[in-house]
Amino acid sequence: MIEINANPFPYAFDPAHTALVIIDMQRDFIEPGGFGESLGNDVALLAAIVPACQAVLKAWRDVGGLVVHTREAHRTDLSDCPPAKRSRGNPRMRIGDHGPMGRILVAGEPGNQIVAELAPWADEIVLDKPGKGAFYATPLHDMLQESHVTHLVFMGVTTEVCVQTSMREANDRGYDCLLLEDCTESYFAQFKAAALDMMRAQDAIVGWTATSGQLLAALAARQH
Ligand code: TIU
Repeated sequence: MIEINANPFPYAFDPAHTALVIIDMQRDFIEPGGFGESLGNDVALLAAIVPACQAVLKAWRDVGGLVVHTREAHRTDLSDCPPAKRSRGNPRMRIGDHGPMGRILVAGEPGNQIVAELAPWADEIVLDKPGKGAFYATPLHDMLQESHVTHLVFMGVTTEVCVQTSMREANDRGYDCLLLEDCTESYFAQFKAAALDMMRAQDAIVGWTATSGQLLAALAARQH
């Protein structure tokens, strides 16, 4: 077992029963010309966490842990995109429209690819999800159960949308969840801060948070 002095109290996990879940680190949210920018957001904020995510991914691969990458992605015919999602608000471009990185939020398009620095390895799970949560309309829970996973370490974007939704879905399914504070980001600083507070309030009602440095130090100590 590894124990991290997490917030609001220590988080203990066995890497053999823990998956690293990387939420939606795709070009659509992190580079100009994708879904995030179409909603009016400054995407540069999100790109800043890539190096920290990269360091954790490397260390996790070194210990042989299970890795899950998710992408918010719709089928080319948009049959899995509810009209309410596509028609919401007044974005510059809608899901399925043609943008500089291909069709917005559509599977297989250049914008839908995970950023090069975090590119999945062939043996890692890559999961396309039509919703904000990673468990809605996906086989993720069954996959994790088959691998005897009980704990999830989360990274990715955005904190209060797809990360928080996924972590809440995971918590309700019985997983103990840790979110790495410096490996997640929002387009809105106050929403990130509030989401972290909400998740760990009331004795970790949704889960724990810690820094990537804490996780890296714990993993390194285990190897010696
Ligand atoms: N808009 C926003 O903050 N996020 C999303 O639409 N999707 C994810 O968080 N992945």
